[in-house]
Amino acid sequence: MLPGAVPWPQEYAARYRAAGYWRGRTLGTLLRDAAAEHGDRAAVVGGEARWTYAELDRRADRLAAGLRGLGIGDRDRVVVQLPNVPEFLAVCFALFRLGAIPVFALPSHRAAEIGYFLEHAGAAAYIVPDRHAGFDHRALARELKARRVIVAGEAQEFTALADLDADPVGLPGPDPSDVALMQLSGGTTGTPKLIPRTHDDYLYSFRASAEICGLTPESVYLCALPVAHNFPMSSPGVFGALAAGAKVVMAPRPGPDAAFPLIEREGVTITGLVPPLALVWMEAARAARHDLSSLRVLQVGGAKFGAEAAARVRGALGCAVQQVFGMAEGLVNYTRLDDPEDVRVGTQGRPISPADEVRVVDAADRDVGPGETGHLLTRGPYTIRGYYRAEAHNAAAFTPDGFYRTGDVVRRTADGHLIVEGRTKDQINRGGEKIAAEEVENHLLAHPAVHDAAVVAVPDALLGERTCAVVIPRGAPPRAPELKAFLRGRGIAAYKIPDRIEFTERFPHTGVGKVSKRDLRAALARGLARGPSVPPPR
Ligand code: OOB
Repeated sequence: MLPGAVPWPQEYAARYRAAGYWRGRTLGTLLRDAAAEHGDRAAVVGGEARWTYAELDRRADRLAAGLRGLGIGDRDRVVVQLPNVPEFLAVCFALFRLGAIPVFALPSHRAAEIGYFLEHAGAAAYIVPDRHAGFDHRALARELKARRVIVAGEAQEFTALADLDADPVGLPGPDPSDVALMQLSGGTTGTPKLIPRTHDDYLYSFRASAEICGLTPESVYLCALPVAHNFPMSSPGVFGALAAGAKVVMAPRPGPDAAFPLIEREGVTITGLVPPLALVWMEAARAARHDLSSLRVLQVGGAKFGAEAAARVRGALGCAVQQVFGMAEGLVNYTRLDDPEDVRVGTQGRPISPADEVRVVDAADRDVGPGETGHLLTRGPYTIRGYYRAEAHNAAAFTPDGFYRTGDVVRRTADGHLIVEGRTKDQINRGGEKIAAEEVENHLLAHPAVHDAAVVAVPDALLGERTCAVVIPRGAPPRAPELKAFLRGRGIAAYKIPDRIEFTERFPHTGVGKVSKRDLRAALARGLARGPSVPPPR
């Protein structure tokens, strides 16, 4: 196992192997097998590219040889920040075959996040697009002085991905029980956590997901959300689609303008969205000029999808809704396509695996009764036992017997379906995008006119939640736009910039003297109803 990653205890690993969940295969061989079986069929479509399984397989081999020529090899971490392009898949499989470990950043991440990933992962290389959504990623690579920058597109002084093309070489391939990739945690602390997923566990999670979602070689999966996120990557996502011999269609943007024409042209059968996007799609479908009749399943997850909205999916888009409640740390729950309507609409589903252990507990870790609300703890064949290089944090984030504390508050129905009721983690879920309050607070505290800061969620009709930063100024309050500009200048992703900034003289406190975010949220809600509770900044 990669040093810094936490393995499953021997007895659990043996059990998961004996049950056939872990099959001793690697992600690199998955594509090899799929190419042997479906060689001439389309594997991925995106932009002008349309690659068969054989073509994707060949490209991955040639790219692996090219990367090896650069000195990238077994267990090297590589920060991959690519948008939804076919090259993303070639890069992934090339790295998997080398035993190198992609660390998946989102296209929206900026200097603060990427700098941290490069440093914390000890990255050997950084793979970026030239420009994406108006942003020059080469300039960011330059600013960060990243080692070995590889650019998909116009490389300037860096190495072009297209030039990393060499005759395939024999590679020993990694151990299936070793780390295959790293996902990012939504985060609850000042620094994001890296989630090491092994070949064995990740393969199992998306193979089983593909089965639950009924994927076949006839299926067409539209990747609308950023492919680097765990949901479109593996629930069942692009990897599950490839494991099933299906076709992956890469959408450059998730909105109806980009997605609807692709659904019609490619005959898309299934896609996954976050709730706000699902609402936008449903609205746009009323006036759609495109034929969406190929769509069979709309998965919705990443944040709670309300029952009222879920019930409207069939009428609006002519397909079934599937709720997905998952986390990059592992556990994924799905409503099954043959579940009764009340389950599909009113719950967030049940776990993938019979081996997923789910506990709903009170504040003292005692199991609550059936139907009662409590904290969700989980352990299983694809849920990590620890974050990468985070010993102190792991001691709090996992129970001594290895259950992951999800930070989610849930209720379990008599037949085992989970309903998400809230959360205890100090995180804002902004339409599926996760923001660790402490991370933004730390950036705010760096401003000379900020004495203290607390970042909380405020309800929002479209996004579910938005962020509000409440600031105790030092002297005259700074102007909100100036604080936002300051945060941007710190190099944090745009989605983490608070939507709203309020000023106050003191925070409500809990009995033990910590800032009471619950009271703060309540105060903001009262303030919202009555107008601003504190004078606006001068
Ligand atoms: C997915 O993964 P992450 O790591 O970005 O975020 C996980 C957290 C969960 O702990 C929960 O707080 C929230 O996102 N969440 C939901 C939800 N799905 C995720 N809350 C309520 N209802 C849902 N359906 O978000 C993710 C990973 C794989 C598949 C789907 C989503």
